[in-house]
This record gives sequence, C-alpha cells and structure tokens, in this order.
Amino acid sequence: MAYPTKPWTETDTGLDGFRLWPGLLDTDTQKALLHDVQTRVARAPFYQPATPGGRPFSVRMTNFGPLGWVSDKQGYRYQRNHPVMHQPWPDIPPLLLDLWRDLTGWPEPPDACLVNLYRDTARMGLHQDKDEADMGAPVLSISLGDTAVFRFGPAEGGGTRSVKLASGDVCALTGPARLARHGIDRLLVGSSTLVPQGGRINLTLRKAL
Ligand code: MD6
Ligand code: FE
Repeated sequence: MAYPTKPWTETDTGLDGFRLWPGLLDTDTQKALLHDVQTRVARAPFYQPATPGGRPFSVRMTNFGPLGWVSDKQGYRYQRNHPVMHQPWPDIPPLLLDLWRDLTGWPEPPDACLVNLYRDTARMGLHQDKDEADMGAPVLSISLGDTAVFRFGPAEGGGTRSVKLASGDVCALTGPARLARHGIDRLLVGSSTLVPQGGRINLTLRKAL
C-alpha cells in the first residue's frame, strides 16, 4: 500500500527534537491502518493495566511486536506475552515499519509498538518514556480517531505547552527531546468518526531492547 498521499510537512513545535507531521496519513491510509489494528486486536485484546501502586489506567492497552510495554504491581517493563491472553503479541503492521524507517532513519526496526485506546474521559498523566534499553533511539507516535490535547515540555524544568494531535498526525520524540515530559490532557470527544464507538487509538513505536 502506498503512503502517504499528503506532503511530508513537518511543523515547528518549539521543542528541539519533538517532531510533528500533522495530517501525514490520509483518510484511506488511516482506515487501512485501523483495519491492521483491528485484525491484531482480535487476538490481543485491549486490557486495563494498573500502575505499580495498583491504580487502574483510564487508557486501555495492548501491544504489537516481539516486545510489549506492560505495567502491574511488579513495575513497568517490556515482556513477550500478553498479560491476559498469555500469548505472544501480534506482529507490527508493515505500514508502521515503513513509516519508522522513512521518518526516523534509525538503522534498526522497532521491536515494540504500544497501542493505547482512549474513550470519553481517558487521559494519560505527564511521563517520560524511559523503560527502553537505548534511549538514543526515537519514539514514533501515530494518532487515529478523536483529536487529543498532547502536553509536552523539556525533560527537566521549564514549562509545558500543548498541541492538538488529530487523526493521521504523526509525531516523534528524538534526540534532545527523547526524554521530554509528555501526556494526554483530554480528548475532544466526537471530533472523528474513524474509530468504531468513538475514541482515539495511539500507536507508539520503540526500540525496547
Ligand atoms: C498518546 N503518547 O499519544 C501517548 N510517548 O496517547 C505517548 O506517550 C508518547 O506520543 C512517546 C513519544 C510520543 C508519544
Ligand atoms: Fe509516552
């Protein structure tokens, strides 16, 4: 499948290394990617993880690829099996591997793709992605469905700003922004009809090991 059919325009986010390509994936590509997600979610359903402290996440999660990010009372980690199905995660959709190669130029493919499902009032608190062995590798993020308010700021100190992530937008935390603090404040519920029953799906590609 060819992608994208829109120009590869990158916008300035004001944070060096936080790269944003608004509307990179056109509607047909978003639908194809959603289909790739749905066929895999049938085998690896979304589940509700909890923090190491026992607080349930409002976001539902699953993973694709050799490794998946999980959180439970034992802590945050990457593991090879779905924590409920006890089966290996489905493969990463080839379209996402192509996107990673073309946008990041990183010499190795990602080995983990975390899939987040937000509905209604689901949100994600400010955090840093630092459970990966090599934090030099970028994290690439693809958004589908309802627009979200994404908050971000430098790794330490400094204020945060927010940007809207709409369906088909792609962003990356690279280089000096790899350890930026970021989170999802809220969804603009009903802003997209892409995801059945509404909501937002976010896919983040990483090099975990
Ligand atoms: C989300 N994204 O968009 C959550 N992490 O739902 C992330 O946590 C994230 O977008 C690392 C790099 C890019 C991201
Ligand atoms: Fe993150």
